[in-house]
Amino acid sequence: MSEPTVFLTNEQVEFYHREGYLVIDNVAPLQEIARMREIYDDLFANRVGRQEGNQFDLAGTDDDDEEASLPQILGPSRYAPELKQAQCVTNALAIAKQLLGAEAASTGDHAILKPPFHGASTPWHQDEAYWSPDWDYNSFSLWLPLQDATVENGCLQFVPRSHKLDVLPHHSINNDPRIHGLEVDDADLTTVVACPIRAGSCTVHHNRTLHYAGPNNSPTPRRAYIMGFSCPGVRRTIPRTFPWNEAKQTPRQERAARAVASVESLP
Ligand SMILES: O=C(O)CCC(=O)C(=O)O
Repeated sequence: MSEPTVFLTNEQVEFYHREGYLVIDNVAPLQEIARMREIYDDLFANRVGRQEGNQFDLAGTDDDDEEASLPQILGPSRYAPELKQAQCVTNALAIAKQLLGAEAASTGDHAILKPPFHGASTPWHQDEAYWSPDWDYNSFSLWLPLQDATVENGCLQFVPRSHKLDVLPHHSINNDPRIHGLEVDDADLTTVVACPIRAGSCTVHHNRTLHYAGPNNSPTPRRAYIMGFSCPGVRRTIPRTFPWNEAKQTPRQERAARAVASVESLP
């Protein structure tokens, strides 16, 4: 593994803990971004992971004959292991150890594509709302666009300090439990900060930070490669429930269950 080339200043570490997000420059060399873009486009074009439920439409009902408005791949590096060798992966882990502590480790990667003029918005949400309610988390997502990210093409936007909130009530997009994506029911958006960044830079956000990305109104795809990092979770003593997840019934879950069943039926 290569050596990290990024070291956060104390001001950056303090900013993350105070505001719940952070912009970091020069995380990936531009040549590496160009190569990652090729890999990324191949993964989406070949619909890798579709049968196992790992490629789906985050913002739609995921019908086979409809073009996805917000295609997502869970775990793209298992289909393209070359991604794991990237300098930005080494840098991301070093950033995680600085922000979360020495025990921080990768929790996986995913990819969200906003097709030109067609990519839907990613609604306001907190990442923790997708997860098990049984644990307390100390984690973040590192969001790396594979081209410049602008307000026009769907850069990330954050509500500063919202990581200090509890997990707020969420619902499936359009209140349709067949849709994977979640949206917060209600949130104070008066202090929103949009974070346009250049290719090679990234943003980082805490698992409770409210965030959003607008639709892609540009003529080129908006590609984001996202890496998760966490310290070990702590089992909660005070129970809570996330009813929005209990109600889910997505085609993605059905494909995943069928894929598991077909492996289990092998002799
Ligand atoms: O890329 C996007 O549109 C949204 C990304 C996101 O929600 C995340 O990284 O947690």
